[in-house]
Amino acid sequence: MFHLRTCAAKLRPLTASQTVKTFSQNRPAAARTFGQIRCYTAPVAAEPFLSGTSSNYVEEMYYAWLENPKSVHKSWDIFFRNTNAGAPPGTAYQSPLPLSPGSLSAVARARPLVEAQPNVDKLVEDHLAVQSLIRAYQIRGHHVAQLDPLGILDADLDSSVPADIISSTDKLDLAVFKERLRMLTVGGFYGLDESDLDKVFHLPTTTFIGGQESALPLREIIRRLEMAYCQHIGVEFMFINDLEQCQWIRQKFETPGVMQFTNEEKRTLLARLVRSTRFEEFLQRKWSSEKRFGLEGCEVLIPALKTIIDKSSENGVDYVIMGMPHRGRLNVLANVIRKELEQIFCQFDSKLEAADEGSGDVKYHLGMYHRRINRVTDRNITLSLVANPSHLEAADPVVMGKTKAEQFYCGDTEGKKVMSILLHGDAAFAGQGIVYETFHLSDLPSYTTHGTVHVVVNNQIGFTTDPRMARSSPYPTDVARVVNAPIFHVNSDDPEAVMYVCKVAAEWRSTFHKDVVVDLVCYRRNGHNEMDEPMFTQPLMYKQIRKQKPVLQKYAELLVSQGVVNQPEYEEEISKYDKICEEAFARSKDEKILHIKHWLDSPWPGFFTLDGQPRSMTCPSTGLTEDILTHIGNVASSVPVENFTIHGGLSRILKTRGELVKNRTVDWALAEYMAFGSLLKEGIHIRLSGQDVERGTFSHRHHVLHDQNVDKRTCIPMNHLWPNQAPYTVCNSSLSEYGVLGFELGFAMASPNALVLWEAQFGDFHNTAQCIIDQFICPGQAKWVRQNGIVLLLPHGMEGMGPEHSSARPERFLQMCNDDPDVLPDLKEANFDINQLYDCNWVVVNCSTPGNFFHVLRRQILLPFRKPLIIFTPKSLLRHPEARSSFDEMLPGTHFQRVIPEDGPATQNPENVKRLLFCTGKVYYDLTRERKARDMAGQVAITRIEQLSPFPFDLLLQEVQKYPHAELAWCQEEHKNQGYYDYVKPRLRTTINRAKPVWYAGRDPAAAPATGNKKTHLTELQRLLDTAFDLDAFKNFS
Ligand SMILES: Cc1ncc(C[n+]2csc(CCOP(=O)(O)OP(=O)(O)O)c2C)c(N)n1
Ligand SMILES: [Mg+2]
Repeated sequence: MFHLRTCAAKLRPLTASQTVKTFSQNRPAAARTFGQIRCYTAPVAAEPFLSGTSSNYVEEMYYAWLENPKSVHKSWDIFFRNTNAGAPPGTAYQSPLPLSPGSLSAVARARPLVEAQPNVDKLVEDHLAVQSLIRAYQIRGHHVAQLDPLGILDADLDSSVPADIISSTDKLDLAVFKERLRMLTVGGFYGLDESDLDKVFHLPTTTFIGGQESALPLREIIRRLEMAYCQHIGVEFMFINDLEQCQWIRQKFETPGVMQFTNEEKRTLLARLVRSTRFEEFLQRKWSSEKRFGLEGCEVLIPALKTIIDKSSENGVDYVIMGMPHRGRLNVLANVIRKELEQIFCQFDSKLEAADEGSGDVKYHLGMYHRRINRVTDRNITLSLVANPSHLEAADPVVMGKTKAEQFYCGDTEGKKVMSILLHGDAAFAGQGIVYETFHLSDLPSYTTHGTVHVVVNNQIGFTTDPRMARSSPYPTDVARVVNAPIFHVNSDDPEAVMYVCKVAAEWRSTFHKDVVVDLVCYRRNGHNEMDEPMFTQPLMYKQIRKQKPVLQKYAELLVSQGVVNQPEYEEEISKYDKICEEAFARSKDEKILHIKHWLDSPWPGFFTLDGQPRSMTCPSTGLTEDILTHIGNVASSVPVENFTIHGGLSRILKTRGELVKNRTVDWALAEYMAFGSLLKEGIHIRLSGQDVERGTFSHRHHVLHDQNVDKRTCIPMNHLWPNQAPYTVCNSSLSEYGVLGFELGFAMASPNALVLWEAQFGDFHNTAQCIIDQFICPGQAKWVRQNGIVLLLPHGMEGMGPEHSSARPERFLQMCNDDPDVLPDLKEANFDINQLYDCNWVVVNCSTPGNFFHVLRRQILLPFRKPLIIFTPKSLLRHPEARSSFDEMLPGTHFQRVIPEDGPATQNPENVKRLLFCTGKVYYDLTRERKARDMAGQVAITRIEQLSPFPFDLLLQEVQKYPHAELAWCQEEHKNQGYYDYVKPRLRTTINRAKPVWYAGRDPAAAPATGNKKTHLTELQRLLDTAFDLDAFKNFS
C-alpha cells in the first residue's frame, strides 16, 4: 500500500505557498543508488482492507481510476476521491451499497466526503500531464538541444520540434513559442492552460530537476527541463531498459547546478585547448602542403579524451587502449599519448630513411605505446594507440580484442584496470557494419571488455558527402542503441559541456561497465585533408565555417570575461606551447632515420633481444613423450568431474577416443587436443574462438561437455589436465567473421605466449572478414613491424556440398604471400626452413595427417618469432579411417613435415617411376585409392606439399631428383583458376630450373568454387583422377 499512499498523497492539490514536508525515509527500491528521495506524508489511515495482497489489487485499481475514474466501481471512485481530497484516517472508505431494490436512495447518499474538491479530476489530469511533459523532455529533449556549433544543420537531420515539447529555445521565436504553448496546452496535447504555468506540481521520482525541492511551478519545471535537455547537451538514454541506469543518467543531467567547474578546472581546460589548437596551427605553418587530417573544428577532442582518461584513472584504470581514424591522430599522439614531438615532426621530412624491414606506413596510421604519470591523478597510466589501416572502423574489434587480452593477463575480470576508448568519424560510425558487429561483442562473456567509451568526431560531413546522403538514421550514433549504450550529444563549441559529458561517460563506464557514446557535434574547418577544396561541394556550410570563431578564442574570451584568466596569462600559455613546438622542431632535424619499431603499439618485452631480434633461429622438436600423449588422450576421452552426466552419443565418442589412445593413434580431434593440452602444460594460454567451436561445426571436437541433468552445468576437460597449467578458453562467438576475427587478432597482439585461434564455420565465410585478413594479418608486420601469431582454421574441401561451404579460397591467401616465385633461394643456408619462415608474411598449410596438424600447431609457439598461420582444415577427413596418425609420428625428435614424400613401392625403383604427382590436402586420399585400384603404385609417386608457403623449395628439389624419369604434375580438386595451381606451378618450375613442364590434373577453370550437382561433382572428380593416372594424358602437349 506504500505506493498507493505516496501516489495518492502526491496527487493532492498544492499551491505555490504551501510547504511540502519531506522526510528522509527512503523508498526501498530506489534507495540503493540515489541519495535524495522524496516521500510525502499522507493522512491516510490503515484502512481495514489495505494490507497484504489486496493492496496490489487496490493499487491496480487506483491506476485504472487515475486514467478513468469511471472504470472502477462507484464506491472505489468515492474512496479514491476522498483519499486524494485528504479525508481523515479511517473515513475515506464507505461501505458498498446494498443490492436491494431500495438501494438507489443509498447511491444518492454515497457522496464524496470532501465536497470542497470539485477540481480533483482536473488536478489529476494536470499532474499526469506534467509527468508526461517531463517524460517527453527526457525522451525527446535532445531533438531540440542546440548541438550544431554552426547552427545550420540539426544533428538529428530534422529541424522540427517534437510535438510534445514546449520548446522556448532560440530555434523558435517568441511568437512561435506562444503558439506552440497554446497548441499544446489550451485544449491541446497536455490540456494545461497558461494559468497553469504558475501552479505548483509535485515532481515524480523519475526526475531530479527539483534538486532539494519536491514540487515546482510548471513554468520552472519547463525551464529546468530545458536547461537539462535542450541546451548544448542532448542526452539520449530513455531506450535503456534499466530503471537504475536511467535514474543515474537523469540525476547526472537534471540536478540543478550540476555542471559547475572550479577555476582550476577551467584553466586546465583552456591550457589543453591551447595545446590542441596550436599543435595544428604549428603543423599548418611548417608543412602547409602536407596531409595531416587536422582537427580544426574539433579541437575540443583533446581535452575531451584527457578528461575521460583523468576520470578513469581516478577510478582505478591504469591502462587505456585506444583506436582511432585519421582525423586528429597526430594531435592525439602528441597531446594525449605524449609521443615526443620531434618524433612526429621528423616524419614530415621526406629525406628520412627507413631503418626497419618492411614497407612501413604513413604517419597517421602508426600506433604507439607509452607509459607515464597522469598529472591530474598522480597515478601511473599506460596509453596505447593501436596502429590501423585506412579502412575506417576496422580497428574497432582489434582494440577490443587487445583490451580483453590485457584484462585477461592481469586478472582484471571486471575491467577495472584496463579499458578501451574508440574514436569514430560520423560517416564511418553510421556506415560501417563492423561498428555494429563490434557492439554486439560488448556484452558477451568471452568478449566483453566491460565497457568502451566511444567518442564520435561528428563534423557533419564524410569527405564530401552530406550526412543526409550518408545515413538513414537521425544521428550517426544510433547503432549504439542496440546495446543500450547511452548517447551524449554535445555541442563542441561549448568546451565545458564537453568536459561534463566526458566525465559522466567515464563515470558511467566505471559504474555500470557498459559502453557509452560521446557525440562531439562539431565541424571541419578545412577540406577532408588540407589539400581539399570544401567549397566545391559544401559552399554554404563553408561560408558559415569561415565566419566561425575558433573555439579556443571563444573560450578564452569567456574565461577572461569571467576573470578566471587574464589576457597576458592566456597569451603566455600560447607562447609557452609554441616554444615547445619550435624546440622540438629544431631537434627533429637531427633525426635522420625513422624507426617504425619506436611506434609499436604492443611491445613484447623479453620475447626478442633488446634490438628486436629473435633469440635463436632454430625450432626444437615439436614431439612429445608417450606419457604426455597418453595422459592428454585419457583426459580427452573422459569426464574429469564427479556426478556429471553427458549425452549417450557423446559417451560413445569418448569411448572411441579412448580406444584410439589405447591403440596409440590419433584422429584430427585428438591431435588438436594433444597440441593444445601440451602447450597448456608449458604455460601457454590457448584461446579458440569462432562460431560453434566448442562442439565443433562437424561435431568432432566436444571441448565443452554439458551435464544432461543440470542446466548450464558444463565441464571443459582441457582445463583439468595439469596442476598449474595455463588456462584454456574456448568460446562460441557471435555470428560475425569481421568482428570476431578482428577481435582475436587484437587478442593475439597482447602476448607472444598465447596460441590464439579463430575458426571459420566453413572456410569460405572468411571473406566477410577479408578486411582483417588483407589489411592486418597479411601485411601487419610489413606496415607496423608488429608480429602476430594468430591461427586461422579454415575448413576446406570439395565434397559435393555445392558452391558454398566448399572452398576456403586458398588461392587468395597464396596470392598474397611475399615469396618470389621466380627466384630460387639459397637452399644451403643454415636453418633454411626457419629463415624462410622468418622472412615470410604468413604461413599457409594444408595438412593431410592429424600428426602433422599437431606439429604445426605446436611449432607456432615453439618458433622464436610469430607469424600468422593459415590452416586449411578438413571436413570429411575428420572421420576418414586412413586419416589417422600413430603416436610414433608425435614422439620426441619428430617435427612438422613441410613435405610428406612418397614412401610406397615407387621409392624402391625410383627410375621406373613415370609420373610424380604433387598434391596437398584431402585429394591425396582420392589419389592413393585410385592408384591402388589401378595398381600403379610402382609407376606413380605421390608427394604431399603440406606447407604451401613459404614454399619448400629444398625438399621438393630432393623429391624431383629422386625420380629422374618421371613427368611432373600438379593435382588438385579445386578448379584450375582456384586452389594452389597458380602458386605452386611457377615455384616448382623454379625449383627444377624450368627443366621440365609441370602438368595439371584438376578441374577446369570456373566462376563458382564447386558445382551444386552431386553427380557432376563425382564426374569431375573421376575425370581429374583419370588425368592424374593416364600416363599418356600430356603426350599431345609436349
Ligand atoms: C572503409 C573505408 N571506406 C572508404 C574510405 C575512404 N574515406 C576516407 S575518409 C572518408 C570520410 C570519412 O568520414 P567521417 O567518418 O565522417 O570522418 P571525417 O573524415 O569526417 O573525420 C572516406 C570515405 C576509408 N578510409 N575506409
Ligand atoms: Mg565526418
